[in-house]
Amino acid sequence: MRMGHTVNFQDELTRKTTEADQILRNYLPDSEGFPRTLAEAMSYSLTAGGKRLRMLLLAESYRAAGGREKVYEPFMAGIEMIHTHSLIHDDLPALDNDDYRRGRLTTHKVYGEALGILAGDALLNYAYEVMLEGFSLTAYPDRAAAALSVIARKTGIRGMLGGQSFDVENDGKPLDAASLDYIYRNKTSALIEAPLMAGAVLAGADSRTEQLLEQAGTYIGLAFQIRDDILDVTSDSKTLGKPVYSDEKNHKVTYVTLYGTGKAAEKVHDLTGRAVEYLRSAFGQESFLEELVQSMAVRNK
Ligand code: GRG
Repeated sequence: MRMGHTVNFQDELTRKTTEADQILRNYLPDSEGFPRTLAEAMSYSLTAGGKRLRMLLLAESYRAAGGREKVYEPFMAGIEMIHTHSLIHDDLPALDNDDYRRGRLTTHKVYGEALGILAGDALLNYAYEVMLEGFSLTAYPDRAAAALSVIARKTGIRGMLGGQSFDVENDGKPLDAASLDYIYRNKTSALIEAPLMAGAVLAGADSRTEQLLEQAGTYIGLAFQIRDDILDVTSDSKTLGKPVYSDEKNHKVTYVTLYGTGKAAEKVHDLTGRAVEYLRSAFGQESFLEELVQSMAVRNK
């Protein structure tokens, strides 16, 4: 809807999140032909909820770029499977060793460490099987191939995995601002840039639009991660659905430990404003998308 504000943003958000949940369920594997326990472990965390932010960004970007086919649906499911894989692995004993996520015991706590590793791997792999199904839902397979390439690149060694790897390597060590920036841009922003860019690419957007969305995604991701750092020291585990003071437990340098919560909150506000400007340059005014991004700056979970 193109007007000053989405009529009721919260209602729209609830409706779109419910739709995203349904799309995700449509693309869960049926448990034929592979071990039932693996099927259960894959869907356990995936169906536990979560904000579905990356799915919504992909759908909104596709729509705003003029896309009208159903091809975005398997890509929405795929990006959420990759995101959930990263959370399952992030919670493993070798990484953050956390017991709760999305308000439930973590996957490895319920199914054991080996199944936690395998369910994460399975979701990452299955995400690509699902996205490849998108090729039969579009008259533009070249666009689907380009979107797949964006997602593979942004979640890989020069994106999310690179950032996470540098983060883990530097656990407990002092970090300067530039290193922290590298970690946040890759570990978190890359998986926000990916759905914004892939959605637009699927709809046939030009490379200028893609670049504007990449920049918007970088800022949204940085703001998102700094808000995460703030919530880690100001919220409670019931609201978050995951433990608080996780960064302190893991001896992590964060934006909050470097600059304090006040400065961090200012930074979130500033980055969000910049992100919205880039979104406007890409799409003109898209009320729901802008309000979604603004709501992430003040999110409580
Ligand atoms: C392959 C061993 C191995 C690990 C990969 C890449 C990776 C592990 C982890 C990165 C995961 C991570 C915690 C990134 C930080 C971004 C972040 C704050 C994620 C939480 O996302 P939300 O708040 O979660 O959107 P919900 O539950 O709402 O979907």
